Amino acid sequence: QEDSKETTEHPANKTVLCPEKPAELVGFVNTNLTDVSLSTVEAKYPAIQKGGNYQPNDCQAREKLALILPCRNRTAHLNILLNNLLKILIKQKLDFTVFVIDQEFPTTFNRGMLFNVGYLEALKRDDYDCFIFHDVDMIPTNDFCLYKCTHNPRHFLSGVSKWHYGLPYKGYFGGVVAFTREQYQKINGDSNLYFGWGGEDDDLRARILNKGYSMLRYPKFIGRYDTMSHKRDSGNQANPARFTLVSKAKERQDEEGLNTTIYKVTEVVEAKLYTKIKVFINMTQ
Ligand code: UDH
Ligand code: NGS
Repeated sequence: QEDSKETTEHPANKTVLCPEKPAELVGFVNTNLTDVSLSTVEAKYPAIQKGGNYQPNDCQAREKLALILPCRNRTAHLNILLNNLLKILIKQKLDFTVFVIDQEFPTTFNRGMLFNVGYLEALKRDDYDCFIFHDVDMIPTNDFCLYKCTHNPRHFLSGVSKWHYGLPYKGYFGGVVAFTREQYQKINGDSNLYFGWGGEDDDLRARILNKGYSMLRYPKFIGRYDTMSHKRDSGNQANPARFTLVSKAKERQDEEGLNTTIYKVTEVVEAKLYTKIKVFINMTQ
């Protein structure tokens, strides 16, 4: 309360640290899951700079956030996510950049590796403190769900509409996760070996626990997400090797991950609301 009073009394004062929980936040917000064009969303956010970069103008944000969105052939979901999420990030007075990480066909989709690519490419561009890896079909319903990093990695989903606002199992670590730079570095990022659907999120959780971190979650009403139903994507068939890979996650951790991520950037687009980085990944690595 004190913090937010200060920032409204000195609107141009960038030396004032932004409040942890700005007074503008209300709790539950209505989600809008209907299709929307990118130009409609762009028109709503003139304050976001080219490449998807935003800083609050009345206070100094507490950290620099890279929002990493793995996205191949899911533009409709990406636009819905931006339409819902950007206003929350702005209300939370965050300094953020949105990175969309796209993967060239024909290689089978590799979500974990796209996290690593997003992390490495973001750090080539600026000194980010916090990395939030975010599926394009997970829509927050509560603006108290703060998009920030903390002393342990955080799983943002406490309940999702498709599971009647519960989770599929206690240790589920998919959907939306946050790491500080130090945390992601220490766990050697995500595994690059999961081509196709399933298991990479379980591997990531094994990595954090193995390095002595625990998994944080917000209370159920805060980490409440809506999601859009969809068919399995082409190029992302269930990976039959996933169970064997997950069972060896800890043993592989230091030899394979962020330190072995090999990819080729094929396109960079600085759009109004995000920096899109398209990569080619070789499946034989
Ligand atoms: N993603 C893409 N493109 C793909 C696959 C995945 O962009 O081709 C990204 C996207 O950000 C997505 C995330 O990876 O939100 C997770 O992938 P997913 O949504 O396919 O995973 P989920 O477990 O669905 O939600 C699996 C398909 C289940 C179909 C069952 C039909 N009821
Ligand atoms: C587990 C998968 C996870 C997946 C979770 C939820 O079984 O990768 O289901 O899937 N683990 C393995 O396959 C080893 S969902 O219901 O969203 O399709 O995230």
